[in-house]
Amino acid sequence: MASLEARLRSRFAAVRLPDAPDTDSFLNQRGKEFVAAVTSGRVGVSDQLMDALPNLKAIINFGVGYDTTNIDSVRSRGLILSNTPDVLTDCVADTAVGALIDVMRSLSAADRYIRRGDWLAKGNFPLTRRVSGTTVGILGLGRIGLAIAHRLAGFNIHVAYHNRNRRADVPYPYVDSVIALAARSDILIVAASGGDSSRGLISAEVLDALGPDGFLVNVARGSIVNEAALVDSLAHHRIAGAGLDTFVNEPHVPAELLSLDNVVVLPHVGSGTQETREAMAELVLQNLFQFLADGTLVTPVTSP
Ligand code: 8YV
Repeated sequence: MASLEARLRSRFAAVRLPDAPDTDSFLNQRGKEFVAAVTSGRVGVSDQLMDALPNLKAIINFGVGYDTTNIDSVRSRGLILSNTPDVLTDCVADTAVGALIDVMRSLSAADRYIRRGDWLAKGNFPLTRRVSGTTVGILGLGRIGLAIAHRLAGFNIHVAYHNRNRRADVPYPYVDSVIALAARSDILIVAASGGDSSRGLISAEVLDALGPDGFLVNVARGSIVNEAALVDSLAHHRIAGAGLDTFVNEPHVPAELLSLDNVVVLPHVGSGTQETREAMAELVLQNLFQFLADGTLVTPVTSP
C-alpha cells in the first residue's frame, strides 16, 4: 500500500527491500541494520530473509493472515510477529456474503448477459437459485467466520460449522468433519486460516459431498482448496458454482475458471476498501511504534 510505505519511510526511515537481482547484495551490505520487517500476508518473511537479517526482532504483518511467514521459525528464533485482526473482519465478511449472493443469483453473469446484448437477442436470463432459507456450512468459525454467520441470520440461513476446536460460545451446530459439513450444506464458506494445517482441506471428496446443487465460497486462502479438484468439479458440474476471492498462485487464476459463468472470480479484494486498508495501515504503524518504544506489539500473534 503506497501511502503506508510513504509513512514508513518518513516516520521510521524505512527502506524497501530491493527486488532481484539486487536483493542479495543489498542484504549483504545492510542486512545487519534492521530490527523490524514490515510485510504483508501476500509476501511474508522467508527463513532465508530471516537469516539475512541477523538483528531482526519483530515482523509486522499487514493483514490478518500470516501464512507466508513460517511461524515456527519466528518462534524458534525468538522473534515476535503482529498481524491486523478485527479491523478487516467486517469487510471480509461482507465480501463473503456478496460472493455467495453473486454466485447463487448469477449477478455478475447477468451483468455480462446484458453487456453482450443477450437480453435483446435471447430474451430473459435463466432462472437462478434462492439464497434465503438455505443451509450454509462455515469452515473456520473465527472472527471472520462468526461475522459471516451473523450476517446470514438476516437471510434466515441455517448455519453449521467445522473448526479446529468446537466453540462453547456460539449457537450454531458443530460438525466434526469437513466432509460431513459439506454434505449437509447448500453452500460451504471457507473462512479458515491458511498454512500447513488447512492445506487442501477442501478436497475432491469434500466437493463431491457438497454435490451438484452445492456452492463453494472462499474468502480465506487459495491453499485451503485443492484447486485442480475444484476446477474439475466446476467444469463437470459436480458442484453448482463457486465464488472465489483467493487462489493458490495469485495473481494467477486457472484459465479454465474464466470461461465458466457459474464462477465468480475476485482479485483478493476481501479487505480492499479504503476504510479497512487505512485501519490496517494504522495498526501496522501502531505496532511498529510500540515495538520501537518498548519492544512489545499491539496485536501480537507471538510473544517473546
Ligand atoms: C490481504 C488478507 O492479505 O488480511 C489478510 O489476511 O488476505 C488481506 O487482507 C491484504 O491485502 C494484505 O496483502
